[in-house]
Amino acid sequence: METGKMFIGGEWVASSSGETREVINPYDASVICHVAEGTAEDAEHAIAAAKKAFYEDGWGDTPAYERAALLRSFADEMEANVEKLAKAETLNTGKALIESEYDVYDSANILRYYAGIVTQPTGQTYDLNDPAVHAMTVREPLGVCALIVAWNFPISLAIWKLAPALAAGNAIILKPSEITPLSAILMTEMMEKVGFPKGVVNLVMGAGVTVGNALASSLDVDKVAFTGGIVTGRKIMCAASSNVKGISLELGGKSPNIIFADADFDTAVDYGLYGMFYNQGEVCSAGSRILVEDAIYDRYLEKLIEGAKKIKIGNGFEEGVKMGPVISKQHMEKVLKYIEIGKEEGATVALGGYRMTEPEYEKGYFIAPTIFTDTTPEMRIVQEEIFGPVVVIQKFHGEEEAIQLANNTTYGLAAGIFTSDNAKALRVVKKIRAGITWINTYGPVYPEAPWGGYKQSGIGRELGTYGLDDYTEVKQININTNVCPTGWFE
Ligand code: TXE
Repeated sequence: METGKMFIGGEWVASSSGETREVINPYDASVICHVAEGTAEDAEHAIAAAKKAFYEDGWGDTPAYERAALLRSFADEMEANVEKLAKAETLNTGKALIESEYDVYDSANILRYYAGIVTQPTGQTYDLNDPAVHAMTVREPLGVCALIVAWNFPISLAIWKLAPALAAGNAIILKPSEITPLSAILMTEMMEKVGFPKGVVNLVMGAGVTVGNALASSLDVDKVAFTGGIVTGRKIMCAASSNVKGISLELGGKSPNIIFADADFDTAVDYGLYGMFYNQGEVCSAGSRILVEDAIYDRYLEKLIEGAKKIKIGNGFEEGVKMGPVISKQHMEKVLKYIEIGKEEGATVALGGYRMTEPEYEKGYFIAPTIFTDTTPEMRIVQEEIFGPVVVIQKFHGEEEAIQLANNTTYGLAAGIFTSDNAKALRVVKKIRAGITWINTYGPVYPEAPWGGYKQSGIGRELGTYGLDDYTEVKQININTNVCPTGWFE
């Protein structure tokens, strides 16, 4: 792996400052390797390379079939190297290896999905009130797209962006999180190998305030696509105003998982755990507020605690482990602080609530699965994204209160509803202000279906045809078949 270098204009290059950054394994805080720490100047070089590839070297005019073929080859390459990629991902994030493997296969499917739809019919034609004019629309790539991603799913988040961006014919600059660059380096090597032309794919690593900001504020970048936190999302929105570039923002949430008394009980408990503790709770759509109907509250809580106690926590490489450490020391401190805030606010810690310090965990950033009860809607632990293995339980009585509590945050990414009454499920789902809803399931992601949030969970949609649309401009073409002067000024 070219760990000391970035990929700009088809060449592997060191940072212009010569600096590198340590990459840390969150399982034991050991240093895995050093990677190039890019600068704003490096970002400018990458932007220039992407611009050249798109405007001068013809990538913008490449036939869709050629782009699709490259995406398919890249998908094959990812699958052929699943072990290598998944191991790098688990080493860098601490997540269970089985999750990393799943992310690789899922990403290959997304690449193939976009390879498929990009050659499908597109555009519209119009029956105008002027029959002499033939009007139609075509979709065209935006140009240069900056893709800035977070650390919780480094492979998937990059692919969700670069697959539609490249399928649509854009040139890209990928900026992984500075703390999780390893899988991005491997994927870039694969894209180089399968033959994306020089400058079409660029990789710049480094801090958000330097590299990220340079990309978001550049006058030569046509779109910035971002997954990360709300605070950074706001900064990117401001920076993007420099040239009124396109933006898409995926900013996480505080998603409700609503359990009605008539739900299939065991399924609802299982998805309560899965929706919350998958990937240590570092999931934008985590069901981090479980709303339980009063009639089953005590029994549900008891089973949830019982289930959470059974989660096998440890080294992501160990067979059977389903929960690893949180991503970094800094993030662990943030999550632990929220646990303290919850206690100070008067909520009850029904389970966990501490850093795990037994010998197996002492070097890493492990937090015990934590369940808060006796919460009130205005508490910060109920309103704010904690992004770790910490769930809050809210009790409700009846449909109306469930809806009211579910909608009572500034976020609106996802929601789950568990009930055996289909009519009720649909009534409730229609009142929920969230972009992704699941009935009697929680968490699955489908390449075909749009992903994104209402309210402060973000702007735009990823995946599906909506995801492709977000990387294109729409051009109106009008053809006059009655070629003659207007005579207006005569
Ligand atoms: O992410 P940041 P952080 C939430 C979660 C977490 C919080 C903060 O609640 O606790 O965000 O996480 C780049 N201009 N999510 O601080 O800052 C940065 O380098 C341009 C939810 O670790 O959002 C990285 O590549 N770019 C989320 C990327 O932004 C900037 C997933 C994400 O980092 C920048 C992760 C700037 N000024 C965290 N500053 C989700 N939606 O799932 C930083 N970056």
